[in-house]
Amino acid sequence: MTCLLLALLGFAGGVAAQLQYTSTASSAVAAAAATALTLSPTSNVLGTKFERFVQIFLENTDYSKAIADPNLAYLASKGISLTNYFAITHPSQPNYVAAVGANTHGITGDGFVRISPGVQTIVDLLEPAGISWGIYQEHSPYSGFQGNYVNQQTGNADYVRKHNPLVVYDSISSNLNRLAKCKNFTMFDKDLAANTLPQWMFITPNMTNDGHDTSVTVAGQWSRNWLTPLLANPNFNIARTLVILTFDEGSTSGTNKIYAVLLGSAVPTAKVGTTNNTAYNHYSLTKTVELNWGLGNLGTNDVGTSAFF
Ligand SMILES: *[C@@H]1O[C@H](CO)[C@@H](O)[C@H](O)[C@H]1NC(C)=O
Ligand SMILES: *[C@@H]1O[C@H](CO)[C@@H](O)[C@H](O)[C@H]1NC(C)=O
Ligand SMILES: *[C@H]1O[C@@H](CO)[C@H](O)[C@@H](O)[C@@H]1NC(C)=O
Repeated sequence: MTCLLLALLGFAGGVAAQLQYTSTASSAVAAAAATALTLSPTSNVLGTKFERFVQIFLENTDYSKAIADPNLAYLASKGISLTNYFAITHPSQPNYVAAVGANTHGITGDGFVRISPGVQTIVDLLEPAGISWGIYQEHSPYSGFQGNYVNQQTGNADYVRKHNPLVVYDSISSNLNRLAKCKNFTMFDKDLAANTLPQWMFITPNMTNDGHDTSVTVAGQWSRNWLTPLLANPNFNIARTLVILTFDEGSTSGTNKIYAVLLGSAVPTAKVGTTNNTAYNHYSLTKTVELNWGLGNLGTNDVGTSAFF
């Protein structure tokens, strides 16, 4: 049964190769959702600066435009604004891939690609250290889903594989226990309520809320509305939580400088509302985690970049 389902999923992935937004058929989704494994392991491994790391990616906006949005400016005032942060490249997919693997692995487009099983991600450093991890992708129809999914009422693009940082890596997509930690927002709400959120998280709002098919105004409103209650919730904002809210990339005509703000209880009170002009990029995401928990490195662009702390 599992093999059959996997074969079906593999086929759905192949279809996505031709058309970026080809959505997996809802019948196939319903069948697979019924048996999909979902896991929420927890841990409390002490770090030097934080015990929880949360990354949230919005879409396609230059720094100047994002910082001018009232809600994103408000959030910047609640943390440390990183004023010299650059995305890696264009378009979206290689930026997401780089955020977890410190390398674009030669990916230059948004189409269906797979990264060979021997290539490591931050997950390969977190797991041996016993640090729990999970990704939450809004409107992915079930844990470990590998296709694209449209809104079943409107047909509009909702969840897209190219904005999922991990599923592109075969080291994740060929491992059922790892796929079981690639979850959706329903599971986020459950994990939050049950106090079973992991120590390392990557969050992708859907194509409306991340601004991709809307605007920075929508992305800013979503960010403030979503984060405000969470920052007041001890199941999310545990004693030393570091949240980074950023964008995958800037507009193609700009310098690729993007908005990035550090929030959460790990931000020292004295630094709330300040800016930090150190040069950072998406490789800094892995670097920061590696230094915090003494994980070593992936031996690629994470080695030479700067950590947030
Ligand atoms: C989210 O994933 C869970 C676990 O696979 C699934 O039961 C649930 O139906 C999904 N939620 C939505 C809204 O698709
Ligand atoms: C994205 O999610 C929001 C709820 O968070 C929902 O209102 C909206 O319809 C979703 N977008 C699509 C395209 O389904
Ligand atoms: C950002 O600035 C650099 C250089 O002054 C410091 O080394 C970092 O510690 C600082 N980062 C934070 C989070 O304050």
